[in-house]
Order: sequence, then C-alpha cells, then structure tokens
Amino acid sequence: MKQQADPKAPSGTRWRGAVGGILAALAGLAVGSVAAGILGTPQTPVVAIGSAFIDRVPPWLKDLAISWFGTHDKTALRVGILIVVVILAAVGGILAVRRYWAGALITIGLSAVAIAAAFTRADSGQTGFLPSALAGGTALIILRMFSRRLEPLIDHPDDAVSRRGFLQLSGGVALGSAAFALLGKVVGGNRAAVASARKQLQLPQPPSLTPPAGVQADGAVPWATPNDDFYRIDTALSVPQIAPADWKLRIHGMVDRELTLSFDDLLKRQVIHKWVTLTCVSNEVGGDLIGNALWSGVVLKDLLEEAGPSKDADAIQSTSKDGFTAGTPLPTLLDDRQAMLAFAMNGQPLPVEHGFPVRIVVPGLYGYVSATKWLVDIEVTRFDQFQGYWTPRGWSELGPIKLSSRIDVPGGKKLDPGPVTVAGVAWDQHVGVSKVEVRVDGGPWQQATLATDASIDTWRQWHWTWDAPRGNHVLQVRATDDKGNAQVESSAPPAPNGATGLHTVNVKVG
Ligand SMILES: Nc1nc2c(c(=O)[nH]1)N[C@H]1C(S)=C(S)[C@@H](COP(=O)(O)O)O[C@H]1N2
Ligand SMILES: [Mo]
Repeated sequence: MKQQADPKAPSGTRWRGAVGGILAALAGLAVGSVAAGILGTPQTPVVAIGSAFIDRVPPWLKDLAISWFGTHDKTALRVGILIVVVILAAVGGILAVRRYWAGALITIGLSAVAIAAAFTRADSGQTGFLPSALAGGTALIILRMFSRRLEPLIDHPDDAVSRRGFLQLSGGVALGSAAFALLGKVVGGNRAAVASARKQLQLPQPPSLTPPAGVQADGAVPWATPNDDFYRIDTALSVPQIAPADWKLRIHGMVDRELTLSFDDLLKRQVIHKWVTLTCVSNEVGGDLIGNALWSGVVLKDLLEEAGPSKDADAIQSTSKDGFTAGTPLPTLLDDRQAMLAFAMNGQPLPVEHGFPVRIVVPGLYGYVSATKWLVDIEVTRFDQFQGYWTPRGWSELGPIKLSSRIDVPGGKKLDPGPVTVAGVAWDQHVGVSKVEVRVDGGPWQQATLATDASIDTWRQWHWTWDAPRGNHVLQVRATDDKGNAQVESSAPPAPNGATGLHTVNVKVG
C-alpha cells in the first residue's frame, strides 16, 4: 500500500496537494457565483454560509464585530469565510493525494454546509441551493483531477511528466477560475439593472435640500448627513436588489381590507418630506451609528387607516426582501409623528444599501424595531403573536431611542491653551432636547449654547467655548430632554435596548 511504502510523504506532493485542493475550491466558488448570477439568486456559497452565520451570531459577537470592523464587518466576514475554506481545502487537497475520498469528504462537508445554509434563507427561492451544489460538484471533479496527477509523484517524486502535468493543470484551473469569477461579476444578479432603474427614477422633489437656518453648530458634524457618509447597519451580506417595477407591498393581517401597493401606487399618494435622525441601538456612547437625513415618502398612518387595523392589534411586523423583520408598536405609526414609507433620502432615490426602493422610517425608535429596508410586507398583528428579528437574539421587543449626547470636537489631537470650541450633537427623537451641559475634569456642569431645533425628531447641535489651561483634561457632556429628564449617567452597554453613560473625551493642552 502506498501509505506504508512512504510514511513520510514527500513535501513535494504535500504542497502540490494543498495547491490542488485550494484551486479546486476556488474553481468551485467561481462556478457557484456564475450559477447564482444566472439563476438570479444572491446565494453564492459564501453568501449563503455568511448570511446563515449572521442570523446565528450571539449579540456580543455582533457588537464585537461592529466595534472591530465598523461598517466593514461584512467584508471581514466574507474574508473570514474564504480563509476557513482555503485552509480546509488545502488540508483536503493534501489528503486527496493519497486517499481521494478523504479529501473529497471535506469538500462534500463544505458544500453540504453551504447547501443547508441556502435552504435557511428567505430570499433563496427554490434554486438557492444550486450554486452551492454546483460549486461542490466542480470542486470534487477538479480535486479528482489533481489527485490523479499527483499520485505518481508519491513513489516517484522526480517524475518530470507528472510534475509538468500538475503545473499545466494548476495553470488551467487558475485561469478558468479567474474567467468564471469575472463572468460571475458580469452576470452577478440584477445589480446593474437595478442600478440603472434607480438612476432613471423621477421622484417628487423636496422644496429644498438645505437644512433649516441656524441648526448647524461650528465644529459639530454636518447637521444633514450626506448619503455617502450615512452609517449602514443590516444583516444583508448581499444587498437585496429590487427594481421599482418589481416592487410590491402587501399590508395585511388584522385589517378590514388588505392592501397591495406598487411603486407607482405609492408615488400617486400624498408625499411628504421630513428631516429625521436615525439611530442604531448598537451605537456606543459617543459612537457614530447615527445620521440625519431628509426623507421623502408616504405617511404610513394614511395607508394603515385605509386598511383599517383591528382594535385588538398592537403592532406591525414589517418584513424585508431578505427575511429581516421588525416589530413596531402600532400607536407609533398612527400618532402624529408621521412615520413613513420612505423612497428618497436627501432628494435622491434611496441608495440600494439604505433600502431601495422603499423602507420604513419611524421617528423616535431605534432602527432594529422600525426602519426595515427593502420592505416587502407589513402584517398588522399583536406582539404576543410574533417576534422581530432581534428579539430572540437578546434585544428588547421595544426600542425607543434613549436621550444621548456626543462631543464631536475637540478630538484626539493636542490643543493650544486658550479658547477652544467644544461642540457636538444631542438627540432624543420625538421628545426633543432642551439643554446640553459640559464639564471639565468632573467640575461643575456648564451650559452649552444650543443651535436651532429643527424639530423634536432630529438631533440638536450645541457648542461651548472653553478657556483651556495647560495639562491633561477630561471633557464630558450631558443632555436634558424637553420634559426635563437628564441623560442617564451610569454606563450600560448597547444590548439589550441602547447604551447609556456620558461621552467622555480626554484632551491634552499645551
Ligand atoms: N432589511 C433590513 N432592514 C434593516 C436592518 C436589517 O438588518 N435588514 N437593520 C435595521 C437597523 S438595526 C438599523 S439601525 C437601520 C439602519 O439603517 P441604515 O443602514 O440606512 O442606516 O436599518 C434597519 N433596517
Ligand atoms: Mo441598528
């Protein structure tokens, strides 16, 4: 038997086996991405595994990922999956030189994971598993080709024909994979079609994109957050692509009349334009998972009243194209805050990552319980009948935004002694901010100057001039809401319903 003929496998076959295993896996992934493109499913093997992983990570790991990688957490996940696949494929390739089935088992295991993952995805359709199955099949065949080429080298490491054969096969597979990977990009879903449909959209324009007078404080971040700088948080490893012509919203459940709306139906309704500050529950004290934009859309109250919610209903469950759900209290959608179905952000059609073509915006609630992007379904229901996506994952069922404040300047750099501008933002959406105070080195609280309040649904900026003495100092900020409640000073982490504590900045003067 070959195994005992050569107990120490020549390293020549070992590294060649590893290369063969890796190339077989990459070829499989490339074929999988082409298949996904042709089938019009987002479920490439990596996306399927990654999405299923995202749905299963514990909240602490999600927070850790956000704090490490910020908005690049999804790239990090893709890279992480690739690294794991490459390592396993290398091991499989080494095993396959001597015993093909030992190596093949790893490939089969990996594709089984991807296929199972695809089956758990809401946006998978009936063909979502196929790219992973084809990827596995391709990898198995190529692995077999490599093990055939490498087998003779076990006993004859210097066999020039086999060595050349390995090189030729490697080159061929690498080229073929690269070509397929490129092709996969070209046929990649309907990304291009959706992008061009988005470009061509003519939407009702807001009367002005300019923020109201006086809302900007010197030194604070721009009061209106440009779309490109707006934080993005969601569970979508592959961003859902929905052309407006294909978009439909069903409003159903505990209602008198079910409603189905197309994008054109939506545009025919009365459109409003409203500045609203969105905040993520995962925002740490002082964090930047918050943004303020001018949203255009239709007031949800009008649509819900047309459907006629039952008196027993207390919630809606909104669902995204990719299966994300949020549970929102019905009263927050029926009161005067003008919760809306938004289709535009700062005068532009929603960017695809921000929910194109339609999302929900509810002033005063964290995004995870309200701001469903790529919205396709609204069920009027009761909280005792369902749980939103994040609730079984350790987050509170209800998520009203907590009063908070942040220091934008000064930042980390060394300051000159003398007058220094301290400025930032404070927010308590749908309640309003009435006072902001700053203190230095734990001394007395000093009142900051508030910029104009655009509305209780937006953040409010503030500034304060500090006569900075030399030395190391600690700046802190706290806000008070319109009802006279001061910001909670004790520290709490984001989970389960939003961080509390004072934003604290260390500065060096001199
Ligand atoms: N479809 C979908 N919508 C979603 C989410 C999601 O994961 N999927 N995340 C929510 C969360 S947690 C937040 S904070 C906001 C963020 O919206 P943004 O990315 O436009 O800033 O979207 C909400 N809507
Ligand atoms: Mo969030």
